[in-house]
Amino acid sequence: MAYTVGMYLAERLAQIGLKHHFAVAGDYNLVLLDQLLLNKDMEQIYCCNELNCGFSAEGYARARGVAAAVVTFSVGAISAMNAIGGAYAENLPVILISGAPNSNDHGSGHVLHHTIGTTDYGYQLEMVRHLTCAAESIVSAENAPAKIDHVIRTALRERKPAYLEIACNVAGAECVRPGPVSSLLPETPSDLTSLQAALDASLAWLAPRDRVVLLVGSKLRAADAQAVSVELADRMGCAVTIMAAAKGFFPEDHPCYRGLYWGEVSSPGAQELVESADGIICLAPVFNDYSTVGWNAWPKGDNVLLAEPDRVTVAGRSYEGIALRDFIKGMTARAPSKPATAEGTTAPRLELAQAKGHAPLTNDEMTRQIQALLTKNTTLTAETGDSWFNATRMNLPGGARVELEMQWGHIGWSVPSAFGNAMGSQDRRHILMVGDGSFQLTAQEVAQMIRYELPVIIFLVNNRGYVIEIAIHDGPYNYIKNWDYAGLIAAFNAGEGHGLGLHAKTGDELQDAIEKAVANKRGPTLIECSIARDDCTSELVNWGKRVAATNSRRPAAD
Ligand SMILES: Cc1ncc(C[n+]2csc(CCOP(=O)(O)OP(=O)(O)O)c2C)c(N)n1
Ligand SMILES: [Mg+2]
Repeated sequence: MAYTVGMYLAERLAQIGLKHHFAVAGDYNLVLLDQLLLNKDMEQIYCCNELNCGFSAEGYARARGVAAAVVTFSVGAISAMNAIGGAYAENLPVILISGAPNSNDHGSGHVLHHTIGTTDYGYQLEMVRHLTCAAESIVSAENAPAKIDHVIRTALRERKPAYLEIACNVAGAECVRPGPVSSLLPETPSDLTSLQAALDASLAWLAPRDRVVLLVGSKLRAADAQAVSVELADRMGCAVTIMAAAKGFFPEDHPCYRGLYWGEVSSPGAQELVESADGIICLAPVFNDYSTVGWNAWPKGDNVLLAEPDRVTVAGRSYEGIALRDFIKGMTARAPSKPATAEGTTAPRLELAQAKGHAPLTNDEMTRQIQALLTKNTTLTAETGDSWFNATRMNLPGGARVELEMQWGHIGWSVPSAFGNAMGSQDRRHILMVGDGSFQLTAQEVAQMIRYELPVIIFLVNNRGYVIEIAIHDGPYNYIKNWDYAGLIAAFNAGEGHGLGLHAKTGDELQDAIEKAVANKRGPTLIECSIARDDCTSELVNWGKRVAATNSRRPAAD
């Protein structure tokens, strides 16, 4: 049998560790999907729509480091681009692959279906360039291998999404075979001159400082620097705080862990620790309006050492071309012990008192019960909304993972992302916390959890509206049509699935539902938790006020 462009792509995707790719069929990608199916090392997983397909791949990349989504031209790809923007924002290498017009139609003047009705088919490639680190159009088999390899390698190196479009008549065209490749994560070597200078400057900066803290940020995972940051904490013995979007990126059972730094909505003691420190070592942070609580919690100035994925800024100089991992390893070898901030302080613990079993379910009681479900083997995906604040205030057993999408913040992201994550790490317990408003965007992807028998436990927080938006800025637009969320599951099962939909209006009902969910191994369980609309975390209210004040700043005077 002849070897083809599609087979080449499939083999490369399998070589970098993909066991699955996500797809929605359309006539521009059917031949490509046929070719991908020939590869028996990878399974094709179907999604309800292309936005969800992109987010499913995004979740898979969270679990396995890389993912692929295959869609049709324009009507599919343009929907998927939203999720690709999310993957860019969240530093996840998702390879978006779009079917494309027949190579003979490019430049022919023909008008084709699924296009905007003009005769230039380059617009999709042009659009997606802004959302990816590499983007290529394949219209001939000869240069397909080079383009495929460039896109895949760049995505892995940059930890960003990348894009390929393949003319529908080229996907099955004859092509050379790929050779072997070495590893999933090619390491970019550091500039040794720069690294050495950055280490010397950092150690000189550190020497006279006593009250030192590490602040762990959300780019740490993409920089592959989680394990080395634990070694640095072991060596220095100082307090370690995390940023909200980095929840779970540092083990909370580590003796130096001192909680979440998020300005006014920090965990108890953490704001004081960070803001009174004379040395804050920021590891791969993202300081945006949300993470700084409206620009109010942004460590800056002489007391800050900023270690980003590819550069270090300290004592008024910026050192570039440095892999964060190498910098942290260098610091671990040479840094002095700085235990002052860890001494006399303890890790904050969220201790919620058990509510009366028959009392109406509260946000705290729900959070208490979900926290009790977390094990070292759990992945908790938490959607935008009060779920952010509930997830970030929980105590995590070492090894537990939390998935958040705080930079892109697309409501509805969590349902397909949890689906993809569960597909990519089936050995873990998957828990999803999602608000009613968010769920309405992407609810149908629960049907795929049923189809593929993934036992995701979904806590659907029904607080009758966009409570986070009510906290930021209230108006009639924050109140939504109620659904029978638990009732949807029977419709998705359609008599042939093992999904379970349950209601919980009291603590006892929730307990009972959780027991059933844990026992349901052949499909998802959605537990609709009814919570009063004004029952939310104080963190959400305080953070919302600050963000609202920032959003409503008046235009600068001329
Ligand atoms: C795609 C998209 N549209 C709109 C928004 C604005 N937005 C942010 S949070 C939110 C409401 C979330 O409501 P819900 O999921 O019910 O969570 P709750 O705050 O009630 O816990 C909205 C509409 C967004 N983030 N993303
Ligand atoms: Mg809500």
